[in-house]
Amino acid sequence: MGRNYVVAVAGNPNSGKTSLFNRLTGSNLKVGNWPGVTVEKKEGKVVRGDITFTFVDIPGTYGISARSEDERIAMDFLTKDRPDAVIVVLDSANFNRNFYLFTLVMEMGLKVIPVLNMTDMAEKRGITLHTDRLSAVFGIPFVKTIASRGKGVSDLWKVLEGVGELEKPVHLPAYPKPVETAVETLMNRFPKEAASRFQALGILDSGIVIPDNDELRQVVAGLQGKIEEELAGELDELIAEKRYEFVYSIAKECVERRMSTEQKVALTDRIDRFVTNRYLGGPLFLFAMWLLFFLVFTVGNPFVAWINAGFEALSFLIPGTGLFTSFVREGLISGVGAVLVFVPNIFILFFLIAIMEDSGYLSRAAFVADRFMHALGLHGKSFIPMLLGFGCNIPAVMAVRTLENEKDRVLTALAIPYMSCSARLPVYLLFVGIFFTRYQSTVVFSLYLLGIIIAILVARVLRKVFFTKAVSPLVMELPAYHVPSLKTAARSAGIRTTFFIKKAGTFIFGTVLVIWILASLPVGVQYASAGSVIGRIGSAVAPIFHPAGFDSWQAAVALIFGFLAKEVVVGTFGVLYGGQTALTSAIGSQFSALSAMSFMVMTLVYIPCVATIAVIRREIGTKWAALSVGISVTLGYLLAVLIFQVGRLIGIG
Ligand code: BGO
Repeated sequence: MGRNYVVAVAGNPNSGKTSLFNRLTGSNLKVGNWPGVTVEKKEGKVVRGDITFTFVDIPGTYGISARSEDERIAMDFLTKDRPDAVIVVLDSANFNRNFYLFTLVMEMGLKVIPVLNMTDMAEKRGITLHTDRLSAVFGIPFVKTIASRGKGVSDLWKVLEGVGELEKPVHLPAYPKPVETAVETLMNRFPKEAASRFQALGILDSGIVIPDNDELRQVVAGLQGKIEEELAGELDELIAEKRYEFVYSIAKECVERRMSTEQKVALTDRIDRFVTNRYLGGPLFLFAMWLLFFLVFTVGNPFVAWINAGFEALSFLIPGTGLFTSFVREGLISGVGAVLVFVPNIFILFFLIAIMEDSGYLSRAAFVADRFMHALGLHGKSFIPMLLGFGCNIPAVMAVRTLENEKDRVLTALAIPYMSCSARLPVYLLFVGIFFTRYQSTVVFSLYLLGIIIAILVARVLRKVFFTKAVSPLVMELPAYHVPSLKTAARSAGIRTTFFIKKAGTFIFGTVLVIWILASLPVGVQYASAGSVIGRIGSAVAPIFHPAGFDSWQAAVALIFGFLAKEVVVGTFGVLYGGQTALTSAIGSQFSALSAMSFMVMTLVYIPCVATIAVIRREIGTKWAALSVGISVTLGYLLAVLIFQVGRLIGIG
């Protein structure tokens, strides 16, 4: 025995309903009018195996109520004729608006076959609908189609052929208690008029004209009065609102919106018009850098204060005067602790650099820099390894391998050591925290900027001396911007910070230990006094730095050991002066704001660390590595002297 199913095809106008209807019915069409009106009614019969399907095209509508003719036709057919199933054609690119109609049909208590049409358009707009999630939520299959091309129609047929066994959707909007109670009352007492939740709700909110039934009218009036008493506002608005909330909650769970490639490119172009603008690009880059340091301080400093307090407390916990106590207190806590307190700032710096890199901004910075660099005879591409140098000079020097020609590689490798790596940061942080409390971020920002300027000038001069050929212009493909992943940035910052901590715990610790031993010898000498071995070494070198404004033997020792790694500069002060409070007051009395500045510039400019020099040697050769050391030490010293002397001349010192 053959089976007959009447299947209505409903959907919003322009959802592709006609296209799908035509795909299903082919040429088996019967065109007439809906009863009593001149609105066209299309029907198509299709026989598949032993099943005869009668597809009925319902007028395209956004809602279903008695308020417009098309909607009334749709409502009458669906609620009175009650087809065996309803295909609801949904425009996937406009999910929310289309899903509202789907919700109404579900509330009619009919079998529903949702068809997600226009999936090609949705994809282009970066919208993905997760059919698996939708199916799981509603307990019914969802079919994806591109009706205009007939794609997915065979999948739809598979669902249609099983329509007899198809379940009704299990998930429907919920309403406030008084409304639910009223719906239940109507459906129980008037099963003919209120045959579904949709009809009961329609009768309550006047979306459906109340049928000719006095008893029903009275009951409805009573229920409406009760609802009005308990809930504020118009009932039809409240019901519509709940339906939309339902749609939004589904969309939130099952619809993913990404920016499409076209949108991304358009947005990227728009942003780039500002970011790489000839006049705005430079200032914007400087502002971004300033903001970076502003955040490094404002977010990081409270944490630094906590860690500081922790180390101080730890120091107090270790009583006594023995050798071991001295080692733990002066060497370990004061020395290594002086470096470790800045971990929060370092983490934030790495995190923000990762964000800038991930968002695509760092490549713009190189692009903007190219114009400027080009004027100086350098390649803009060199700027990327240089910016990497902000993190650590070692991988930055390694990155010069990506540059095509020998000249760019050499010049960039020689420029990188002037970029302020994270190891210099603790030195700046220590000094600005004492002498420039009100302008911390501006001073540190200026030092970073000074580093860039020196790097470029050094490369410029070296190019003049060693290389004369013209530079090729920068041809760079700028990646599209994208929202940076906080997780990735945090992970990258975490890895780099861990490296910093490990270095403090191993290499820096080792160096600090040597300094502590030298400060404790010869036996019987007062710890860290001028008479100790380290005191004598420092005192011998210190006069050299007199013209630069810092001639304490401790500063000389810090700079000597700073050759090994820049964190050691702070570590040395920590070991020699003691815990944070003693350290702060000693630095405060031995330096002035001006000599602090010349000391920071010296620290910035003279060689970053032995490891960087070793990598320079490996990448570009011994001759260049030796030149790098020579230039940086001389330049650092001369600049420090210049700053101090000029400062004194103009009366700052
Ligand atoms: C024109 N994807 C795409 N990209 N387009 C579709 C899809 C799909 O999945 N499905 C349908 N369309 P109707 P209603 C048209 O007619 O079925 C297109 O109102 C044009 N016509 O081809 O009419 C479909 O019945 C000239 O497009 O929708 C149609 O629900 C240029 O969506 C339109 C471009 O489909 C509406 C398109 C002369």
